[in-house]
Amino acid sequence: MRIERVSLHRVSLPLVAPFRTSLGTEYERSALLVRVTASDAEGWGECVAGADASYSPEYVEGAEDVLLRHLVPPLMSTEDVTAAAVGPLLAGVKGHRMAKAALETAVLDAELRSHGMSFAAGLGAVTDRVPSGVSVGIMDSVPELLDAVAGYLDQGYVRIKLKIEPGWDVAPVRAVRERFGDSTLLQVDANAAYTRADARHLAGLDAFDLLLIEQPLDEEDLLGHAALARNLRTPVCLDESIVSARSTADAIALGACGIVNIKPGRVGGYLEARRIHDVCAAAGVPVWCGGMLETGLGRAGNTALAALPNFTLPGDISASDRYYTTDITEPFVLRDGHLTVPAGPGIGVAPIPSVLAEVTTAVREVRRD
Ligand code: OSB
Ligand code: MG
Repeated sequence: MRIERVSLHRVSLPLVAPFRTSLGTEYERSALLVRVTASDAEGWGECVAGADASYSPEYVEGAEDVLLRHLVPPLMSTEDVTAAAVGPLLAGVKGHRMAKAALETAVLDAELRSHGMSFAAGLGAVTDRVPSGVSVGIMDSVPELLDAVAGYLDQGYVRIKLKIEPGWDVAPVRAVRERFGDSTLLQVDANAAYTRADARHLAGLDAFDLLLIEQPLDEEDLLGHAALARNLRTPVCLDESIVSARSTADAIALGACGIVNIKPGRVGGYLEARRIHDVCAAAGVPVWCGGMLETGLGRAGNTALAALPNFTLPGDISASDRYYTTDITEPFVLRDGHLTVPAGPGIGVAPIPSVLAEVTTAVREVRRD
C-alpha cells in the first residue's frame, strides 16, 4: 500500500482506580494512537509506552518523537509498504520497539482491512474467545486487597495476578490463598523488584502453589533468573527481559524461564510476538498475553494474539471496565470469564470519533509531499 498520511493522537484516559506496582502508581493512562491512511485503507495502532521510563526505556513523548523523526519518514518514502516490510524498513533504528509496534500494527490493520481479513485469521488464531485474567495492584492493606480480589472473582475473572514488591509478597499471597482457596488460579508479578540475594525469601512463595512468578529480577539478569528457577518450585516467567524472538530463545536455552509473557508492544509488534509464540511452542514453553492498560484498540489485537494455540495460560486481558469507565472503542466485556475475539476486518474495532475527540490532547500529522 502507498501510505498518504500518518497521524499521531495523544490521548489521556482517567483510570477507574489508581494502579500501583513496584514501579510506581498510575492515575491515568497517557497513550499515543497511530493512524495510517493509505489510498484504499486506514489502520490504527496503539503505542504502549508509559508516561515515564520506569517499565522500559521508552516513554510516550519519546515514542512520539522517534516516530516523527525516524520511523514515519522511511515509510512515507516507500511506494509499496506491507506490514511484513515495516520491521526490515525500520531496522536501521535501534530499539524503540513500542513505537515501532504501534506503526506496524496500524499498517497491519490497514492491510488486513483491505483484504477483509481479521487479525485473528491473519495471525493464526484457533479460538474465538480467550480466558480473561486480571492484574491486581499493590494496596494499602491486606483487607483492601481481599475486597478487590473478591470483586474480580465475582465478575468472573478466571485468574488473579498480584503485583508484589519487597514488603508486599508472602503475606498478601497467603491471605488471598486462605480466603479464596487453592483452586483459584493465582500468580505474582514483581516487575524486577528483587535481587539474587532474595532467593531464599522468594522460596517462601513456593508454599502457595502459584502458576508462576513474573520477572522477579532485573531485566538484564538472565543468569540470576536461571539460578532462581533452579531454586524455586514456582515456575519463573519473564516479561521485561523478553524483547525479541532471539532474546526469548536465549532465555529458554539458559533456563531463565519456564513460561513467557508476550506483550506485542514490548517486542516490536504482533509479527514478532507471533515469532516468539512459535519459538516457545517449539521449545514446549507455555506463553500468555501480557497487558499495558491498553484501550480497546490494543485490547482487540491482544485478544486475537491470545487466541493462538500456545497461549495456554489466561492473559492480562481484562474487560475495558477494569481500567476505564468509557473506552475509546466498543468496550470489551467479560462473558463467562472470557473476552470475545473480534471477527471483523483488521483489528476489528476503531476509536469512536466522539469519544476520541473528548480524550485527545494533541494531534500531529505527517503527509506525503
Ligand atoms: O508488568 O505486566 C506488567 C502494566 C503496566 C506495565 C507493566 C505491567 C502491567 C500490568 C497490567 O501488569 C496488565 C494489564 O494491562 O492489565
Ligand atoms: Mg509484568
